[in-house]
Amino acid sequence: MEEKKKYARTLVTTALPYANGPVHIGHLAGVYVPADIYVRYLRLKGEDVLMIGGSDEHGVPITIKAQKEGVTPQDIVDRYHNIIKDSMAGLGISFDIYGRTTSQMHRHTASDFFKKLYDKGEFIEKTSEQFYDEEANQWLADRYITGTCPHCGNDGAYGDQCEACGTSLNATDLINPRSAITGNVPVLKETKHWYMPLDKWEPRLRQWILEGHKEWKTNVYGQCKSWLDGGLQPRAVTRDLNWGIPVPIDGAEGKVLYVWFDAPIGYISNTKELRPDDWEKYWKDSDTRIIHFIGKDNIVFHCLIFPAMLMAEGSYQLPENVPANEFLNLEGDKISTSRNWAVWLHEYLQDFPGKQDVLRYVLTANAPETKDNDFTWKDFQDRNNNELVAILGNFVNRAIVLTNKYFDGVIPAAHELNDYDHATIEEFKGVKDELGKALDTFHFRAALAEAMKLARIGNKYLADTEPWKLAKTDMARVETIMNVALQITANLAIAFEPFLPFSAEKLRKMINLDSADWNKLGSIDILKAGGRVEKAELLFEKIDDETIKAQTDRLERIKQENILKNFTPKAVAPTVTFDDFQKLDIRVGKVLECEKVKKADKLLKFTIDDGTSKPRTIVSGIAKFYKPEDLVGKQVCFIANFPTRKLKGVDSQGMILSAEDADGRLVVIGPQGEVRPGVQVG
Ligand code: B3M
Ligand code: ZN
Repeated sequence: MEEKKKYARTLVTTALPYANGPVHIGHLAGVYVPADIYVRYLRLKGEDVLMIGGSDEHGVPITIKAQKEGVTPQDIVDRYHNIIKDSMAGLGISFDIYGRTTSQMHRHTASDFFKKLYDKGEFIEKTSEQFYDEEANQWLADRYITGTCPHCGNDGAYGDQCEACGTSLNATDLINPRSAITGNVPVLKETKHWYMPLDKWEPRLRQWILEGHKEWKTNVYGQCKSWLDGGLQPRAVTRDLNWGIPVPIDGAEGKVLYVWFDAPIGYISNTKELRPDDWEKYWKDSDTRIIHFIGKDNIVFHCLIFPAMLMAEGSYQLPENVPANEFLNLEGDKISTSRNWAVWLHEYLQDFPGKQDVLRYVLTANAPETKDNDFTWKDFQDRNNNELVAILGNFVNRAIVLTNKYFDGVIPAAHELNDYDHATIEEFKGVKDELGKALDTFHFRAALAEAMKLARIGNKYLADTEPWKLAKTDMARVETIMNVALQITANLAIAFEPFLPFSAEKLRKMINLDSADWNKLGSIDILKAGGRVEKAELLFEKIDDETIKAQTDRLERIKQENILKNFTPKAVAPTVTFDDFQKLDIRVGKVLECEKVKKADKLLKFTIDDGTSKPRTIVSGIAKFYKPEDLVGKQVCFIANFPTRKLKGVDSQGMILSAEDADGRLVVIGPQGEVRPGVQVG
């Protein structure tokens, strides 16, 4: 095997979430939880590591949100930066700094970076035609233009993408383009921009990734390869926008840096902010290892564009690895901020106080490491109840309760170990290597399973040795068993610290273990005989069905709201003549009686005064939407000249008119004022 390069320090960066909304479980599973596990692991090993995060506060998503709410972009980023920062801290994501791209430090750093590339002649200048809204006096970013998709005919396609058919578009491809600001037809105007000639860097990028980093995750390597094989084109790194970092050269008034140019530089400026005196060694020394944690939609920016920027600048190290994850879905559907289809972190923390580790556990156990995965509340409940409570929590609780019961909380000494003890210890001796190997290679699910294996070993050990049965006859043996069980408990406190930091800390306190030392993992000599354990406290509690139902009900409500919000009327049916219309005899009737039809949960039977001496019976499929008694006395419209049909044994003489709402709800149609029963509608 190739010998591993030794690094003096590690710089971990995590994608900077746009400060136009809170973060959700997709962000967490994809980026922040794995990054935090990794960083905590390195810290446990005593390594020099920095975890850099922050908000991405520029770009069109922010200005659109501000415009929608009628506030300034600054208001938006101030609001969400704080929500995101607090909620991440609430989940124990242990950033060394959580900065923001509206800081002065960032503004200067990004501006200087651009200027340096400009001075070195690394950009090409190009003039092109872009849409402009003459009434709003504003250039239109792609997202500000809507129109008809040339591929599928969707009327609401955006200038960069049609969300109906998924095709990426150029704004100029749209049929009937409109400004999203005024609704006006935009005009094409010439504008100058600066481009990174990515084609120039293609050979080096190819060499660096395709030859030099075959060890990258296959999803990442594969995406890079397909971009590189497709050929890289120059990319504009400036925009006509009034929100962002001004382009720092003459003749660029009103233009700002493209958000994807400034955002990755945010990693650098946040490092500077954190370590003003020695930040450079984290970015420029060749014995630093830089790791970018991101989601799969950010791969091209972190593996190709940002590295090309760094190559052009010349003094920075390239990332050593970019362990990008796939996406996490929610209950079978893609997570979506605009559709509110998400579990928001700040809401989770409110709804599940003290249960940070449960979410961390579930998101890691089910992490979308190699393919998209699904988060379901049922799985959340099952993993909590059947794994955290039943395995980890149960073992720890038993070990500590029994120590209190038999030894008054004093850790007993181990005497002679028998074969079974040896076999058990043998089983978990390798945990440090296995866990380390998995974490070193970003296999967080496997690593968590390895840590969980340790808890299973402990559980089995107590179940098999049954110290509670020996307590009357062989106390010396009980002492040995409980010593081994407590050593396993101490191992768990170390092994789970990166994954479940809140519970690991609680556990350390219970067994009076001052600090978690990775090097002791696998040892059965962590706790000294004669030391004490505290009273047992539950690490995890069962989550009941009601709690889960409250969450699934919320999602169900959101689904219904979305259906209503996204309603578009059906295409109008082919034209009819007045004669066609007149063939239908629509009348008004008054409901005399209304009752459920037996053995038919959808049907209501109406007795209607239709103006004749003989009441008319009509059966209608609206039982799910009305209580029969609420309709008595109401006037309704019905078709009088339908042939009589038998429905569930009842002769139905006509049809009651109703409108079907977007969610399938039926609403009965009647006149707005009282009329004589039997009059015609026309
Ligand atoms: N803000 C996109 C995103 O949130 C972008 C990431 C920037 S990382 C430098 O997915
Ligand atoms: Zn389309």
